[in-house]
Formats: sequence, structure tokens, C-alpha cells
Amino acid sequence: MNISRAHPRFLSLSIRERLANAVKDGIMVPQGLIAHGRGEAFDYLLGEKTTVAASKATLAAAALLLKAEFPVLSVNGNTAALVGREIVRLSQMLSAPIEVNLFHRTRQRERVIAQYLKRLGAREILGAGEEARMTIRGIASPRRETDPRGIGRADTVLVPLEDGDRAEALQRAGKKVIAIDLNPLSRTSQVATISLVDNVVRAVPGLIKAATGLRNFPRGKLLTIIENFDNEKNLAITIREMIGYLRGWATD
Ligand code: PTJ
Repeated sequence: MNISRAHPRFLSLSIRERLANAVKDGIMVPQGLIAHGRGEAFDYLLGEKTTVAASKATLAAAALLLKAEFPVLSVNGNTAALVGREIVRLSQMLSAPIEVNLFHRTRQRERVIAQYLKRLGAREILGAGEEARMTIRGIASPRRETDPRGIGRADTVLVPLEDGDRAEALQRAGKKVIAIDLNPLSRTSQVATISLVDNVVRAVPGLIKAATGLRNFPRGKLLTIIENFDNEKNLAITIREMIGYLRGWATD
């Protein structure tokens, strides 16, 4: 469908269009559209902008990714469709592998997503194929299967649009978890080491920008940024920002 740029909801409508096409191409599952709708609702409550709390989380997350010994970027259907190009760029910047890890897992979808990311410039995509699988215990979905060369050995994992089950299990396995989830109340946001309560279409470019700024910082300074960040407090600030936005809107 041709959406007019003059439409006040152009961005939102064109993203929906992109996602509908991603379902047709086999990148996304229809359930991903429902998940996106939930995300849209939360984004609306945040004023569809990156909040002060989200900017702080983004800076801390970039510091954590730069400080990590072995960071891995986990990608599902929605993430590939929304920010595939930016994920490839972030992976190149951080020398961090990309691993396809799906909730609605089929070998066919793994391959389609891997091929799509390769067309966007990724050299290698983990998690797609018949290689040995490593099981992360305590995950009640096919997301438990990870690639031993990727999430299996990672010390830090970026998990956009996640379910709390895996975020919790990764933490238990001793890994740091950076979540991108518009819902500040989700289990994922609550259990992650750092939660970016922001739309993935703003959060990943934000991470690229923050990592570019911090790239030459000594490890000690990165550590200070990470240690000064308190996820629980930041989530509370996010909820206050949401309420503040709604109050302003209600009194306009
Ligand atoms: O590709 P698959 O098979 O791995 O499946 C992917 C989905 C997203 C369907 C699967 O992971 C799923 O069902 O996720 P949930 O449990 O619905 O969680 C998705 C979370 O992401 C929800 O809390 C949404 O609010 C949030 N979300 C949705 N769209 C966005 C988002 N967060 C950030 N940016 C978005 N654009």
C-alpha cells in the first residue's frame, strides 16, 4: 500500500506495512504483529519518543557492550524486520556476532532471517542451521537452544523484544542481559541487567550513536558508567515519565 508522507501517522503506518511484508516474506510470524501492537500501545504512552530514562539506559548499555569480553546480539523476526540493517552495523562496530534465536522456531525461518541479514551485509549469522545446539536450562520455549559459538559462550547478550523466561535464564547462567522492551512492567524489563524501555527502531540507532561516542573511553570509565546505573531506579523513573506525559496530555 502506498502511504502518503503527509499522513500524520506516516511513520507508524509505514512500519506496520513493513511488518506485514515481513510476515509475507517468512521473516516474522503473525504473532509478531500482535506483539508489535502491544509495543505500539506502550510507545503511545511514552509520547513515541526516547525518554530521559531510556537515554541513560542506552548509554549504560553501550558501555556494557563495549566492556564485554564476548557480546552477542540476539535477533528474532520482529527485530530483523524492524532494524536488521542497524543490527548488522552494531555487530560490525562491536565485533559482536549475531545469533538468530526464535520463539516460534523453524529451521526454515532461521534460514530466511539469516539470508536476509546477510543481504544487509552480515558475514556470518549464528543460530541458523544444524550445528551443535547448547541448551540453556530453565527456558520453556525453543529459545532454550543456543549456538555454543554465540549466546552459549557470551558474557553479555542484547535481547530485543524478548520473553522474560529467557532473560531470567540467561541471567542465571551468569550472563549480563540488555533488554529492549517498550513495556517497563514486563518480566524481561524487570529482570534484565539494563532495560531500554524504548522502541527498537529508536533504541538500536541510539546504541550505535552511544557506542560511537564511548568507543575510545578507557575501560575504567566504562565501568563507572555501568556501576552508576541502577536498573530498578531507572524503571521507576520511566514509569514516572510515562505518568508525567499522560498528566500533561490530560491537562492540555
Ligand atoms: O520471531 P519470534 O518467533 O522469536 O517471535 C517474536 C515475538 C515478538 C512474537 C515473541 O518474542 C513474543 O511473543 O514476544 P512477547 O512475549 O509478546 O514480547 C514482546 C515484547 O516486546 C512486548 O513486551 C512488547 O511490548 C515489546 N515490543 C513490541 N514491539 C516493540 C517492543 N519493544 C520495543 N520496540 C518495539 N517495536
